[in-house]
Amino acid sequence: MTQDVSRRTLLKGGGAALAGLTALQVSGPAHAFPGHADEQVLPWLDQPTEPPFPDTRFLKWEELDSYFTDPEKFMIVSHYFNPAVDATAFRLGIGGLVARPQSLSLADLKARPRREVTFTLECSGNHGYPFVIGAIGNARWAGTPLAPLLQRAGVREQGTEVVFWGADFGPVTIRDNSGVVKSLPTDAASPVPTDIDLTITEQFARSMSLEEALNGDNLLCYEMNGVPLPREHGFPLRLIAPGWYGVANVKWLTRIEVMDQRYAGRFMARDYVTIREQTREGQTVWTFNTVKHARLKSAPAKVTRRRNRYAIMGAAWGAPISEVEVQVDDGPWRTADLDDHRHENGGSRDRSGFAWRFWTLDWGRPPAGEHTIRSRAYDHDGNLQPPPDDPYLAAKVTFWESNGQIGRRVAIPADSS
Ligand SMILES: Nc1nc2c(c(=O)[nH]1)N[C@H]1C(S)=C(S)[C@@H](COP(=O)(O)O)O[C@H]1N2
Ligand SMILES: [Mo]
Repeated sequence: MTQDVSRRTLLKGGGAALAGLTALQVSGPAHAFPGHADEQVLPWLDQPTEPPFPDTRFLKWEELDSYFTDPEKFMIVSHYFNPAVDATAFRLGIGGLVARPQSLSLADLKARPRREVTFTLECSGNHGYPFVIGAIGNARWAGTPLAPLLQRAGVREQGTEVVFWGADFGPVTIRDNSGVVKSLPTDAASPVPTDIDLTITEQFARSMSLEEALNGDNLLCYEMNGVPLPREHGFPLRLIAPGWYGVANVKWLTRIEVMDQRYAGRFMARDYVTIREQTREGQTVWTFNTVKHARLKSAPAKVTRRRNRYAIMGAAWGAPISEVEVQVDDGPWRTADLDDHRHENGGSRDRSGFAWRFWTLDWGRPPAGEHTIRSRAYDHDGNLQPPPDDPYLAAKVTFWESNGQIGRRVAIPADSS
């Protein structure tokens, strides 16, 4: 695949070298967040403008002070509205190509085996526009595994696709022929019909292949950071698909349906579709992919000052992170200290790669003036977060899946150098 080829050319060092670095980093600071009481956070010079979407909330990176994001500060991305689902009347239906259709109450789901996962949810639109840079949050999600419920329902042999429906819906224009109609000459022999447009009311829905749905990581979740899911995050039940971009994690989940063909709803086949202009044997082709798994990424979160010493802190996510490097202006790439987050995960390090890792670089006493700070992450397989001129990224014409390296600008005051 093109993606793999372009990434392979970016590989840095061998696996052994990276493993060595990881071992050294364990001796770094165990916990860089929250910062010290006498620490000052410098404002970024490149503050994004307010998002033009209603009911949307984004993380403010410079306010990042805990590994788990407070549900009150967690990003909110809701495409239609935040429905009020009555928990007592709530039923999760499992139907379609199954032998034994199911109808489960919230109590039924809570009586099933409980599992938790720490998973950083990122909207695939994050960093796709200059005003979208904080569409991310990390939480400990609790619920019950999806796979045993599908097995209990008995997926029929023809079943290949699993659709997850939310309780939210809205008007969706399926066909809009106004552009076509306008482009036709007004003196056309036969009048152009104008009533051929189609707008429907579509429910939010996402799908996965049966194999993907049966992945043991997927949970039907009713809790987030120890509290019942807040309404805007999907109360009373949402799918948590660790390792997938935000859009796959269907909120207000009410129905699961097994089908025998790909589901082509708005959020699979129109929105959240990555389009690339690529060249195949000298010909330009446009490729379309529905947004699926998270991608390797990192971002600077904040620059802090404590007396006259500065530090750069950030996060890395989307894959098991082995190393993060930081570059200031055109200087050398320097290795940051990785937090191991042991205490947040009951004493053991989370090796799944589903959760972000915080990192810190001691910046010492930088010269006064404006500086650009850039970070890049490596995963356990040696893949590198792509640079801005990565050909696979450059070929992308839609704003989803923008996982390229991120630069932020900051000004160091004159009194410190
Ligand atoms: N039912 C439903 N589920 C949804 C959405 C939605 O609009 N409706 N938005 C999706 C998108 S695009 C993202 S990024 C995440 C955001 O989850 P959050 O609002 O809990 O942070 O939810 C996903 N699940
Ligand atoms: Mo999203």
